[in-house]
Amino acid sequence: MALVGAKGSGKSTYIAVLLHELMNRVGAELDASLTPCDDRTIERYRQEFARPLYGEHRLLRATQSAVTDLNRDPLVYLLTRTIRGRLRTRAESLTLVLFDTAGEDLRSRDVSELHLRYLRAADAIVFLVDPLELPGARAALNGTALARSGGLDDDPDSDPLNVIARVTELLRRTGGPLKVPVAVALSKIDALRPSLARQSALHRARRPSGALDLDDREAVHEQVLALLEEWQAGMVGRYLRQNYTDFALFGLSALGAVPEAESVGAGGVRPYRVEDPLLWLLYRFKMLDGVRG
Ligand SMILES: Nc1nc2c(ncn2[C@@H]2O[C@H](COP(=O)(O)OP(=O)(O)OP(=O)(O)O)[C@@H](O)[C@H]2O)c(=O)[nH]1
Ligand SMILES: [Mg+2]
Repeated sequence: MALVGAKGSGKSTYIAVLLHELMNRVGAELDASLTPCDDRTIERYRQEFARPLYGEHRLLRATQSAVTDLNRDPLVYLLTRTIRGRLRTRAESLTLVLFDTAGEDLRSRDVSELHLRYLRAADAIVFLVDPLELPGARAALNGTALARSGGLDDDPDSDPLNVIARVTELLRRTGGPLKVPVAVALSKIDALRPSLARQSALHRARRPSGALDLDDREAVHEQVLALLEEWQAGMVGRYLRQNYTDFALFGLSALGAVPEAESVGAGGVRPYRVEDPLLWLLYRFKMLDGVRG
């Protein structure tokens, strides 16, 4: 699973929180275990992700460019689910290889060979889009969220559509839409929730059922499409439809609230729907059932 997003879009925070959720709440819901595949993964997760965010309640530092930091191995885990069928119970595993790119490494036209190899090998791609960097979404922000938005305004390379388009062109080898499943998630949705209609799918929590709720999935997808349209970013949806046979839209928040200065908000880390893209992918890979109603 490759994770792609502009600088500051929330990739590292997302990885930290997603893994934490898989080890705890979501892992229990799915009857799944998450085992690190090597010692470096254990060490890196602890040092660079878990300790600052959960231990010290500090925001993560910007990821170092692969140009200066050569020890940027991906985190590798085996996610194993026990699947109870009518006739027999079986275990299915998925290797989760999470490569935390530095936002700036995806900007240059000559994305390093390493990134390219990793992107091409991925069975799924997750794009994180920071809605606070979409000019059309600013009207919906207030207070701290507004103050934290627009940091990259002068930088066309951080435009979410540019990032998605650049990676898409790198992946394309022949004409026609790409077949790799793509999840596109609006990160930091916490900052926008006050302005979303109360009946919005992005106001309710996902019901933990150990399956993918297909009605909920469609409702969130449609809601995100509508939001992009409302923020004059409808082109993102149209671009994805033209270039990928299989894409899904998400809204999530790793932290659950707008952070204060350099630290996690007073309520701690309260993730919202961080697992949704992974649940959809597990469903796509036939490791999770889909249910209606
Ligand atoms: N409101 C809100 N802000 C968030 C959330 N997650 C991250 N942020 C903010 O976004 C900043 C950047 O997050 P990172 O996870 O470091 O972003 P990144 O994509 O890894 O950035 P680079 O490593 O520089 O490419 C954080 O310092 C927070 O201020 C979230 O769930 N909600
Ligand atoms: Mg980072």
